[in-house]
Amino acid sequence: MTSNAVDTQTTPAVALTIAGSEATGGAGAQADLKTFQELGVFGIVNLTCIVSFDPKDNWNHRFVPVDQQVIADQLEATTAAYGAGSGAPSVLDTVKIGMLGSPDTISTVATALSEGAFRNVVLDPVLICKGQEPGHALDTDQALKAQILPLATFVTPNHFEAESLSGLEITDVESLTAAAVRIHELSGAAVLAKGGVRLAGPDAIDVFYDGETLEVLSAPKVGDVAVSGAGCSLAAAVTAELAKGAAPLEAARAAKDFVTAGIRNRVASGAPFDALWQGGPR
Ligand code: PXL
Repeated sequence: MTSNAVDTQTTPAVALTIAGSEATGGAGAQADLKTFQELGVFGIVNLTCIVSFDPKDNWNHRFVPVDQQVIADQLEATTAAYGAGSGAPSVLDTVKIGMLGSPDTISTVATALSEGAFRNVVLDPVLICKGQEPGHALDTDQALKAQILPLATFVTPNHFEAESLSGLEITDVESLTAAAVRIHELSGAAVLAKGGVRLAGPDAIDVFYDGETLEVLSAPKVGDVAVSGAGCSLAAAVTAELAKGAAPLEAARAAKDFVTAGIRNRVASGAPFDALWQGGPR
């Protein structure tokens, strides 16, 4: 111990992300952890898979799942340290679910979620991974809808995921709203359905619906190309705000501002897409 050591404790809000690693640092667990830190939340990662883009194959995803026992071990360690009954001063009651990637991982995580006492379960329903077998992806999509969606308290589908979850075609704010309402009916969760750059017009539109309040969140588009990590960071910012005690609509508004600033300050690389910078609001 050095002489200036102090024995005070800090009790920040705590949040867990159950997510995959994306090796270039733009998306996945890396984006989640950086977002948590920027928003003043002690972040924990339980890793489900490792994604490495393949620059020799059009930057498609190379996907390696983490062994099921290792996923269960991470969940056990995290719960023992910070879960309800752990004695931790800051109890972990908020979790974000990112890429799970296989039906086996979905079952492992669904079991842990139904045993854990999470107040907030934020689901970023990552449905498709470029380079995966279509049949494999379909199994994964169905397992996610059947096992994880009913446990979610907040869902953040992008355009494609909102169409897939709702079964509706989304072409404008009205159909995005209808999809948000439908996904709420299916899940009981608060929904933030993202139009992003996919809807025509000058603004990036997201629709929030929680069964009572419907709000269209809008910000001027920053370019017309999707930025890597925007979806992960939006859901992670919602998670961080909920962990700090915000209400769902407040969390959605703060997350939208966070992501808009991160896209304005995006990071270029040798990859054919830019990455969101979580330090954008600074
Ligand atoms: O943006 C979705 C996403 C989530 N998680 C991981 C990813 C990606 C997209 O690349 O690789 C691990």
